[in-house]
Order: sequence, then structure tokens, then C-alpha cells
Amino acid sequence: MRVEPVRALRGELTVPGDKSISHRAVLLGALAEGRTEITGFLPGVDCLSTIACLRRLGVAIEQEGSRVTVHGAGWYALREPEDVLDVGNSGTTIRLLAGVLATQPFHSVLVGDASIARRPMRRVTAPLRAMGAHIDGRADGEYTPLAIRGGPLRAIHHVSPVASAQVKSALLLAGLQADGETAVTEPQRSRDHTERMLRAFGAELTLCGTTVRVRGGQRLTGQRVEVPGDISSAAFFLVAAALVPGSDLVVRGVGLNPTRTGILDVLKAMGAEVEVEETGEACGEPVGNVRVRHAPLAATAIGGDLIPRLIDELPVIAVLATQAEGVTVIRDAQELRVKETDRIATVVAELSKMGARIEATPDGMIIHGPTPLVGARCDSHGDHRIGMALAVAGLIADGPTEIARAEAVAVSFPDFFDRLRTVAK
Ligand code: SPQ
Repeated sequence: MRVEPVRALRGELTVPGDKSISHRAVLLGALAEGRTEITGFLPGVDCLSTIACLRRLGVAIEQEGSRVTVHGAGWYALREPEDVLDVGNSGTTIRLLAGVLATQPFHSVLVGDASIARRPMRRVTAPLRAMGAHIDGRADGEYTPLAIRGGPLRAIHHVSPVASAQVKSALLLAGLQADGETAVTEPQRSRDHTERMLRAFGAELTLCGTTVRVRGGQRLTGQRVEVPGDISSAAFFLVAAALVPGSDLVVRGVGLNPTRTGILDVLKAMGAEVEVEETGEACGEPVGNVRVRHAPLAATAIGGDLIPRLIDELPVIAVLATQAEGVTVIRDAQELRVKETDRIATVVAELSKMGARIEATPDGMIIHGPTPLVGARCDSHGDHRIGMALAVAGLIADGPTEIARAEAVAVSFPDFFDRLRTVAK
């Protein structure tokens, strides 16, 4: 993909449905009793992997673009799959499904692509084993393929060393069928879409500080789910508008869950003009419009509790920081090293090719700005968020930027480049 510099980004747009919420909507729909009707579903490759795995487990699902109907027949209507369950590139699919399969009295095998094969799984397999599930995988349950034989589980209180919504969600799902009350404590709060959606499907959960508790033996009932736009997808446009002089852009209908809006805090802290209008709620999730206008940018410090609220936005925040006056320091973000790629290494390598003054640290990045960027031959490394972050960098570079393996954007944002063309002036 070739990206040329633009004069400004102006107008309005919507972005596809939230990836995290789309996964959870089909998954809970599959486990619930009755029909679940989903609108605004993200037909990205990752969420289609979740649908494919659920179909293999015997769930009837109709999908046409962003409309999905799931015919849930209850938690124990899943049946032993005849072949392996392939999660493709999706960490959310494998970790949440591991939690569900731990409750099922049959054998299943989870596999994924080369990136999934490198991502850590013991963070879910160890506590699920402690609950009584039989799980094996390479390096003692750390890597795929994961072979799972589930069954009756006992509740545990798991204190997670990482703030991870995938770990928390896997254990809450398993806990829904365990004997007793399962509790998960995190060092900081991670995104809470699972908790919000479980409540919408009729389950009871309690939250105290960073501990969530769920009682076993609860049933879910099919619902109507309206998925809001994905703020992580909107982030590429919001950052682009903040970067390109003369820009004035509105993203409509985007999810504003406070566990996801760290990007808005960073844009404001760096000096961009940001207006947020909350317009309503869908399935327990706040929704609204966000307007961003370009303004001179200043460096900021990013770390601590803010990190889980913007973890997936850090690649594009690094691009933003290249144009901010001063030194931006990102720390406490070591989780970036175990995403689709090592996002600290890939961001530093690719932005350096464009002339950025950026260095890697064990848990983040240090970025000096403002530094003019130059068009270069870059590579997404097969990571959707790296591909889109590089496209945003290309909008402000001198000369064209070529992005190899740009098709990776389809994991979370299939028509990213088309939508970019509609607002680029
Ligand atoms: O699903 P996957 O591959 O893990 O996707 C990513 C992404 O950039 O889209 C991370 F690589 O998002 C995760 C996110 O980082 C999605 C997610 C969720 O839906 O629960 C939670 C976060 O991961 P984690 O490891 O902190 O739980």
C-alpha cells in the first residue's frame, strides 16, 4: 500500500464495530438460551475466526456483513469439534474460548497462526488448570496448540500479575460454571466489556476495587446487541487529525467506555482540540461522537493506570509523539512485547526508517519531537495496528510511504484505506 501526504483531514466518518465487543457478543450469544441479534458487528478477520470456531462447536450462526444472528441453545449445547479450532491471528478468540472450553466435558484443540504461536497462554492455562481443567500445550501450556479437556470446575481467587481483559474474561466465563464464587484481581483495571455484557445477558457480578466476582451456575439469555464503533479504530483518524495542520474531523457513534478512552486523555494532554459528546448507551456501553482539530502538540508522560486504557493505541501514539515538542516517555507498557508482534520493537524499527528519533526501553519507548518524517519502505510485520499506525505516519511524511503486508489491517478494520480516502483532502 502506498500512502501519500495529505493537506488536511476534514468531515465526518463512522468506524466499524468494536472488536472486543463483537467477539463477546457472538460468544455470549452462543452460550445463552435463545436468539441473540447483533447489529454493528465487526466483520474483521479476527471476529470471523470466533464465528468459525463457534460453528465448529455446533452453534448455528448467520452472518451477513455487520448483522449476525446467533441461535444459542445454552452453555452445554456445544459439541466436541471434529477438527482443530483455528483462531487465526486472534488472541481474544483463543483466550476467551479456552475459558469456555475448560467447562466442557470434551476434547478440543486450539491453534492459530505464527503470531499466535508466539503469544503467552500460561496466563490463562495455569489458572484454568487450578480450577480443574485438563490443558496441555507446548512449554507446559505456554504456547499453542492447546489441547483442552474440560469438566466440572472449582472456583478460585486468581490474582493476575498483568492487567489483561482476556485473562479476566476467560476466568469469569469459566467461573460462571464453577462450583462456588470465582474472583479475579488485577493490578489495574482492564477493559470491562465482558462484565458489562454478562450483566446485559442476565448474569450477576460484583466489582470491588480491581476484583470482579462471579457465582457459578448462572444462565444467560439471548439479547439484542448493538455494537458501538471501535475507539481503537477511531484512534487512527483522531491522531491523524491532531497531526495534520488544518484538520477538523468528527467520528460518530464510537464507544466511550472509560476503560478504553485513554487515547482521548493523551490527545488532550498533548494539546489537540478534542470535543466529546456522549449521545447514549448501547448494551451497557456509553456511545458518542468525538471531534478533533489540529493544534500545536507538546510531549507528555504515559504510564501507570493509563496503560491498560490505551494499550492498543500506543503504536499510533508513538507517531503522534514524533510531532510533539519535547520528549514523550511511555513506560509500564511491557505487555506491548507480547501482542501480534513485539510492538515496541516493530514501532521503533519502522518509525526509525522514516527518520523518527525514537528508542526502545524494556517497558516502552522514548520519542523526541518534533522530528520531520520522510516517506520510506515500511512493513506492518503482519500486525494490523502497526500497518495503520504507519499509514498515519505516511500522511505527514515528506514523499510517499510504502507499507508491505498492509492487508493485515483487515484483522480489525477491513476498509481502513477506503475510509481514509473519504476524509483526506
Ligand atoms: O485479540 P488480540 O489479538 O489480543 O488483539 C489486541 C489488538 O491489538 O487488537 C491485542 F493485540 O487487543 C486486545 C487487547 O490488547 C483485545 C482485548 C480484548 O478484547 O479482551 C484485550 C487486550 O489484551 P489483553 O492481553 O490486555 O487482555
